[in-house]
Amino acid sequence: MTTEKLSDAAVLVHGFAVAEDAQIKLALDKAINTAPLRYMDTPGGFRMSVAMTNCGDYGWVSDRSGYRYDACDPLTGKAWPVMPEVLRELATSAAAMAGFENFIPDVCLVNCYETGARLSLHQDKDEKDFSQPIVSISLGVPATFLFGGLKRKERPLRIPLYHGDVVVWGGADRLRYHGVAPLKQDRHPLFGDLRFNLTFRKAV
Ligand code: MD6
Ligand code: FE
Repeated sequence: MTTEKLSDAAVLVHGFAVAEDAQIKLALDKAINTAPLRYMDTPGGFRMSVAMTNCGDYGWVSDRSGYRYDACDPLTGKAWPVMPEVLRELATSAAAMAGFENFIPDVCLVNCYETGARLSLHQDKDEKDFSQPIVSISLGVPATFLFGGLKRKERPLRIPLYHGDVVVWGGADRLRYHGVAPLKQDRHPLFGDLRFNLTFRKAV
């Protein structure tokens, strides 16, 4: 397991979650059964190409009225599924490796990419406390992560993320623009032609 420093307060730990991948897959399947993956609409009226759902006390939601964290799944009207312990523990230990002790996420946003799906450059700024880091776990088909600067116009670094890779970022990097390039057709033994990305936040 090698650790790569992406910048001052962003760390990539290669393969950090590989050993737990089967357990993670089971936990994800169960969560998705309760809160199905769905394509959300942006406030600007576009449908996202990445399918999303959440688990935890809150979930990130986008629709025509904006972005928000909500304790209820608008699709089912019910609370989001509980965050599986295996996921919460991975997020807490990954954060600690990067120097963020006692990170207790209340949201796990689940992103599911099919071939061609992409995520345009954005900042994660819907959370209350930017001193809290974000932990990101990549699973399945590899993707190119676009890691930009604090201004949208800065040209992003292109960072390949493979199955089991974990990125932790916070501090001075917390509000960097970032995105994901269109997913290339590929196949993974556990996840088929899909890429999953889980981002853990302390949102509220
Ligand atoms: C993705 N990730 O990798 C999308 N955001 O599919 C994110 O948008 C993200 O990886 C904040 C922090 C880490 C991330
Ligand atoms: Fe993000």
